[in-house]
Amino acid sequence: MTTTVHRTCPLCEAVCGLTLTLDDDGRVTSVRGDKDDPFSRGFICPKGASLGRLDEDPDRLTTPLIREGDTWREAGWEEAFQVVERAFAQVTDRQQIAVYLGNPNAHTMAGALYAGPLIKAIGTRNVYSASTADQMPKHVASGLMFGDPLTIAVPDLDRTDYLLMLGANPMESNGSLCTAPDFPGRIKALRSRGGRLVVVDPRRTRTAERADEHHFIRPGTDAYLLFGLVHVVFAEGLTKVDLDVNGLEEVREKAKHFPPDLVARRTGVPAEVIVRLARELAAAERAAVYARIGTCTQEYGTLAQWLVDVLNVLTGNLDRPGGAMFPMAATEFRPRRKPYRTGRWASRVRGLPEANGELPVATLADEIETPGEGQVRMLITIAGNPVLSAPNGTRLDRALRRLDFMVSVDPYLNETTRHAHVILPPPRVLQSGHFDFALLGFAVRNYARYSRPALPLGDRPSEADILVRLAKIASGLDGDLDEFIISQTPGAAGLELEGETGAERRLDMMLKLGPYGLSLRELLDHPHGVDLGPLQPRLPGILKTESGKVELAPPQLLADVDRLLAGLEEEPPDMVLIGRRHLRSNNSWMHNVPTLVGGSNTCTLQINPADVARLGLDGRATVTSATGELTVELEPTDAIMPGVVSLPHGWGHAGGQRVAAAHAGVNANALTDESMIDVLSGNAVFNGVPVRVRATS
Ligand SMILES: Nc1nc2c(c(=O)[nH]1)N[C@H]1C(S)=C(S)[C@@H](COP(=O)(O)OP(=O)(O)OC[C@H]3O[C@@H](n4cnc5c(=O)[nH]c(N)nc54)[C@H](O)[C@@H]3O)O[C@H]1N2
Ligand SMILES: Nc1nc2c(c(=O)[nH]1)N[C@H]1C(S)=C(S)[C@@H](COP(=O)(O)OP(=O)(O)OC[C@H]3O[C@@H](n4cnc5c(=O)[nH]c(N)nc54)[C@H](O)[C@@H]3O)O[C@H]1N2
Ligand code: SF4
Ligand SMILES: [Mo]
Repeated sequence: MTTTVHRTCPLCEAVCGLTLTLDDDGRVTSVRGDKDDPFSRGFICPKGASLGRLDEDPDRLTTPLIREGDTWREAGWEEAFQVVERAFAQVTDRQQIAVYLGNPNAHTMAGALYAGPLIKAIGTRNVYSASTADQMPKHVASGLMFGDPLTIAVPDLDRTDYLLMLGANPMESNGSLCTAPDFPGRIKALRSRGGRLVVVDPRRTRTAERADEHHFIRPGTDAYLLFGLVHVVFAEGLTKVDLDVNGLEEVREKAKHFPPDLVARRTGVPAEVIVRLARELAAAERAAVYARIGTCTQEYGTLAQWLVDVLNVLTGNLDRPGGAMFPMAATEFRPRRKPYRTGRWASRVRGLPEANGELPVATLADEIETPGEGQVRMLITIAGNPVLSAPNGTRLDRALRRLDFMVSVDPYLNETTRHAHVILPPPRVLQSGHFDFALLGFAVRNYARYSRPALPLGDRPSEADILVRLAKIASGLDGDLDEFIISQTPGAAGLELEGETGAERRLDMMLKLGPYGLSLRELLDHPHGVDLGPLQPRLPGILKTESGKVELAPPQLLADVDRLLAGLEEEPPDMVLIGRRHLRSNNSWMHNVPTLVGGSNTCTLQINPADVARLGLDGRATVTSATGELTVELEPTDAIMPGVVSLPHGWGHAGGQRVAAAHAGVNANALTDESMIDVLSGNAVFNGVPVRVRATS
């Protein structure tokens, strides 16, 4: 007997629908794309196809682990929580407790619904996440321009005629801050309807190969290129602003400093290309500029994100079908708050400003290592592996050893969790419910889908149960957290809520209060998902700025332009490091699945053959940065521009996962520098890190 279940793939931002068959023992016997899902229409990638293998990985922990010295032992849940409770009791100052939230929190219901309450229960400002190694610049730019850091414009991929894409490689990543299952198919459709795709990337990626046009850009210089485009749009009188905006003149003034010839020298993109792209963008019937991680994790990340939407506004493409639009998720809840600002508090050691209630992960090691009042002595990691994902992971690796106590909510013993005193493993994916609270807010089509757990939990807690228990330990309070939250939610009184768990009841509440008035029942009745239609114009209604207008020239951003200007005539370093992603990998945690790591080594240093010859390299090379040194296998390819080398992150495995250990690779973040950040957002800089490459002696 087999059972068929339909679920959303939880592995990346594309939220593909999957159809799985399970045998009587609950083992996955097949995974296919769900052809009845109205959004993903049967699309699946190799990671989704491996979901069964990943979920049944024998190295996944099924019971808590407690570490005593260097030895681990399995423990019961009650004992493990008691150890955590005793550790909490020792801490007198809550600022001494830090929390790090990793990427899968954007995918799990537990992360969306319980991480916030846990942080509140702890009462600490030492909150860190993968966001400051990723998209924080986008939040800050959107917060300042639109008044809400979650009001993020996405390209209207299915209707645009012209897509200018910078620093993204959706052929491998399947997209980010642009939820679009089958991104490759959508790109193909764009081109077959006569649309144009232009890719800007220091590498000729698989996405670039499918584009009409690709341009190399010197890493870290996208803000210059974008200002160059803005310059041309103004200079040639091409602006088509049909929104009510503030700050147009200020932007025009600043843009005067970035003429194409100067910008060309700094970016490596020829001046005539800059002029032509600006004209094409302005002339296209429906165009969008989309920029992703390559343009966030760099020195001028927030300025680059800002200029993307400045261009969308100037060319008349913001909030317009086929342009860059604001999705409307079924659980959208955007209460009016105080105007968005950053820097409401600062980090203790480096004085770095808070953004979105978080401090930069680039300063977590400082906070652990530096003595004084408020020094971090205890760390809770949830779904994160910062030893492999944070800048200067080697230093963080050392710092974690010095903590008094660390607890990790994670299915694996890995490079980060090996420093924990207690590991609390969440259940299998198939034992968990799934709803994309975060990602559906960035979808290129409005859509909703809920998947109930496909397998019973047995006697282990759900991830929600684990986080709720931690919150109770931290607050000392008992009682039903979900019911409390429901009772505090405006408009919820009197709603008849349905659901088998507190999480389901809260989902039901959010759907009922949401813009479509959906319900849990309706989603359960539509196991393949519900199509809520194409994106609709939403301005000015969703703006939360004090003026009620789009702020094109927020003072913080204008001030940071001076930093950009100061670097305009800077000479680039001889060699810089950037990252990259591979289709069969996902950050640090999917290298334990044999079907995903088979084949040739992908943890290689891509380098242009001209640099190989110039530096006299062969086979392997030694790469040195301000923070570390690695010896790595070379992959000479003319797909990367001269003067740039690329190494993927998430490798450098150190035990715990047996398959991954046999394909260890090296940790790219041994080379990245925690002192380099995007000033406005505190985001880590992974692209454009100066390095020296020499023959391995
Ligand atoms: N050099 C360089 N560094 C980078 C990047 C880069 O491009 N270059 N990219 C950055 C980006 S974009 C990101 S998002 C970060 C990612 O940074 P992190 O989030 O710190 O790292 P991940 O590798 O995603 O680790 C996820 C962890 O969650 C665990 N996990 C998996 N599923 C679950 C679950 O359901 N529940 C729980 N509790 N745990 C789970 C895994 O075992 C793993 O330990 O890395 C950043 N680091
Ligand atoms: N298969 C797979 N899918 C993933 C992930 C994964 O690890 N593997 N990770 C997920 C996560 S957490 C995220 S955040 C997303 C990220 O999704 P994407 O943003 O699409 O990430 P990448 O594929 O790393 O593409 C970034 C591109 O930026 C380029 N780049 C580097 N520096 C610069 C620069 O200075 N300027 C410009 N213009 N380009 C630059 C790189 O060469 C690379 O091609 O992917 C998600 N999906
Ligand atoms: S593209 Fe992403 S969501 Fe779709 S199957 Fe692959 S990993 Fe899963
Ligand atoms: Mo990410």
